Amino acid sequence: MLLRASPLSPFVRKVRMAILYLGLAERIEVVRADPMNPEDVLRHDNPLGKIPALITDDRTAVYDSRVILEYLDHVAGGGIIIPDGWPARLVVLTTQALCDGILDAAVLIVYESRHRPAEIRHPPWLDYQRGKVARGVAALAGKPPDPARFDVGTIATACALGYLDFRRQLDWRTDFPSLIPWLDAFRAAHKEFDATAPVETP
Ligand SMILES: N[C@@H](CCC(=O)N[C@@H](CS)C(=O)NCC(=O)O)C(=O)O
Repeated sequence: MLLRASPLSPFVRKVRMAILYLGLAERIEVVRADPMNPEDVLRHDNPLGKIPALITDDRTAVYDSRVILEYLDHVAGGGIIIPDGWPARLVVLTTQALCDGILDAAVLIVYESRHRPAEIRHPPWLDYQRGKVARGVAALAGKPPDPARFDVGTIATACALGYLDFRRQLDWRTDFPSLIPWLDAFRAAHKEFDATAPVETP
């Protein structure tokens, strides 16, 4: 299989963490993709032009990160990072949706400064996105998942906090200090987090 990816994407990090945990690294080649490049084959595989996109052995393109995680869980035997039973399944999927929403808003904040000239930026719209990030992290702090667990909910939580540490859209360590021991405990228990840390390459 092929994973179209970039080392800095938090959504790609979710998938890379799952690949390591599920023991699928030998079966998946990670290939660098550039969503901004119209010539990149990424747009052929995912018409939305977003990473991550997984190309299966029978050339099926699978996206987005949530669907990829579900597929990888199935490939590895099922019920490993997404519980089969309810309500546990509902809880972890909802936590993942919350963290993906934090990341969607956080990524849009980065894109505003990357793609839009300073004179046409709209601060109220940035505040609107920051509000989603802050409310989302507050919800996590109010009801954090068990950091000893490794499932799509805790994977996404760690990736969201890690991305905010990397891009600094929100100083969550000051505003929500109860999450500091949460991330420390998750890191200590799951080597997959540090193994997939964002690395800036030229
Ligand atoms: N919902 C998607 C979000 C993926 C996403 O936004 N990826 C970013 C990189 S972090 C991207 O490819 N952006 C390019 C674009 O929006 O055109 C997922 O979970 O995979």
